[in-house]
Amino acid sequence: MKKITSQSDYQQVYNESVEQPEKFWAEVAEDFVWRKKWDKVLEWDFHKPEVKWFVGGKLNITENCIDRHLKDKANQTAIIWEPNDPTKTSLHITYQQLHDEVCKVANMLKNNGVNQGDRVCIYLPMIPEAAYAILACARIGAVHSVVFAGFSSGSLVDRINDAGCKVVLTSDGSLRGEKKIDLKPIVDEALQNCPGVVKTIVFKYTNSKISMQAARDVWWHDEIKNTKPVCEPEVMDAEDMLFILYTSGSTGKPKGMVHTCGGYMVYSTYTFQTVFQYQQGQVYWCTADIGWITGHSYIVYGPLAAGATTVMFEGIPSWPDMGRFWQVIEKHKVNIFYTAPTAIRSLEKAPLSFVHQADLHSLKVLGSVGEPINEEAWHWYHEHIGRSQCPIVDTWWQTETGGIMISPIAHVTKVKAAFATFPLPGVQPAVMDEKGAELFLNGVEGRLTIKFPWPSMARTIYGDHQRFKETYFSTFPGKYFTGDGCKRDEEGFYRITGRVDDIIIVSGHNMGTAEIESAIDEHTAVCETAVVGYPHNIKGQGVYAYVICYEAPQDEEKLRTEIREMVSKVIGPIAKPDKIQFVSGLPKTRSGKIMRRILRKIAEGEMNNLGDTSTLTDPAIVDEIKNGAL
Ligand code: 7RM
Repeated sequence: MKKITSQSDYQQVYNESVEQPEKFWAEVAEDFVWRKKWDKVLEWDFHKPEVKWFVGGKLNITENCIDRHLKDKANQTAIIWEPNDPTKTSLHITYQQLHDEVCKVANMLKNNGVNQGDRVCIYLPMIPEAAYAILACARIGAVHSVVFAGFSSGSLVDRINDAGCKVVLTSDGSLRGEKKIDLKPIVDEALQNCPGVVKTIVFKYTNSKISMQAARDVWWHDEIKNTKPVCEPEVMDAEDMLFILYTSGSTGKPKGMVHTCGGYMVYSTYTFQTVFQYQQGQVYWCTADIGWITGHSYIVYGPLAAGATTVMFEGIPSWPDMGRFWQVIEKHKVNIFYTAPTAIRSLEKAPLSFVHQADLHSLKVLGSVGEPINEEAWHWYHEHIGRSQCPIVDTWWQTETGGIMISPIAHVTKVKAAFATFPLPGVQPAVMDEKGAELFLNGVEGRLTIKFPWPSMARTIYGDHQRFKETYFSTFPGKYFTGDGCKRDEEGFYRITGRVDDIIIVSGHNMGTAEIESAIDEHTAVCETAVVGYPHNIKGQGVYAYVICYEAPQDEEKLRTEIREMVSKVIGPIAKPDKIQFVSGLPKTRSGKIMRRILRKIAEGEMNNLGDTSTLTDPAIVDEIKNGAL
């Protein structure tokens, strides 16, 4: 694989990757262990849509993430686990130990009836067992579906049933800051509505008193006791499913994005190495949760396949104090630090003394992911965390893309505050105008699409290929539509401006407004709801809900609390509305569509420039909403 060491190298490699994509990706793929080489690099048709990479190739991703490193790195740390409570000891898990633990969990799964192709739901806190579980599934060819442990039982039900999961891996509870959260009761509640689940394996972690259902529930420590630390990796087809991961849709239920073994492995590893310019021996830390794609690709698979040392942090940035991240960087001498703008914005508000108390000189590269990073946060991060010496790689990508798509290459290509800058080799963006024409020049703004396949793109939505086609390949036929708006400036730098659909990003978490609306609607007092995002200085976007009740509420504050609790129960605490305005009606067009544009403007505090309201059935409602705005 050709190393990229300068801006002009980048340009050359990029051009080659566009002129001869198959040759380019075949060269990258040569660096992995294949049990059988592919017959054909790529087959694709964006109209069907159908995409296959490394057709006929056979491999197991865990052989690439673990076994191949045992020759020379058996005793190197693969995972540094930093617990929630800083007074507890951190763990240094070597590649040999990782091998043994993953094999044991793999055998435990087999003993509990998990076969190749079965779907396994992983609902675990950020403990090493979560990484073992993911890799153990991959090792035996089972498909993992990780559900973020902050999701409620209702969200768990949808995801378990949609994927047809047979087994759930969970723990008694989790620890986050001062809070202890019992997870098992959430699983118990969910499983009342999940008839397909035959087994739950429960990791004893917090020692919470929980109940175990005979026949269905077993303890992890019992099941793992006599398992062998050896388990041959299942030989998988490059296009076999590796995992399903759910992401919010702008309408309807969450979409189970399907990723496959070969292409995902090649792309997550290649982008990890390229973007962060990881050097052997360095310590890399991505602060995401394993329940999101960032955790899958850039805590587990990418770093491990690259033979890196990856930090897994159980805690939160604000506990015991706002210096926790900086203390962890000092403690483990972190060289590469990858986090989200929402975290940066909240830490920026804390006294700088928290930053100054820690020695951050080990840092070489900083990363950002999850939402557009505003210039102010970018500069603060650059100056105070990176001592004005570390490049910031602002990495744009999605659950659907599987890996980073547009980003600077650390120490190699140029950075520009608040710009994701340039597409990585192999990525071919196209900016489209609203009529569907490609904008070829620089200095343009439009919708971001990708016009050529890349190895880790999602292959389908689990169980709903039609929806996959409609969501991503119909707006601009023949192109993958990202749902994001973007600018390409005069010099060709890309800046992602945010979602153009009804998805909002709160503290880096994607949420469909429709999902939140239907959760609010579950409250018996509520008749109808419209949810929009509004700018929030810490979370990026906040949730603003307009709620119509059957009867004017007696006690508005009480009802607000109940609605927040309802959302927390149905989706999870992250989706709780920040603002709830009670209204008597919503601005609707004659065809019954809510004019969200107006609601968005009001939520943003822009009262005077609401545009054309003449198509509304009841224009007077707009004044009422404006007057009551929060
Ligand atoms: C990795 C991840 C995807 C959406 C995406 C964008 C937004 C992510 C950036 C960004 C601007 C970035 N997957 N997004 N990264 N916007 N600059 N560097 O976040 O599926 O959860 O979200 O996030 O809108 O479409 S995700």
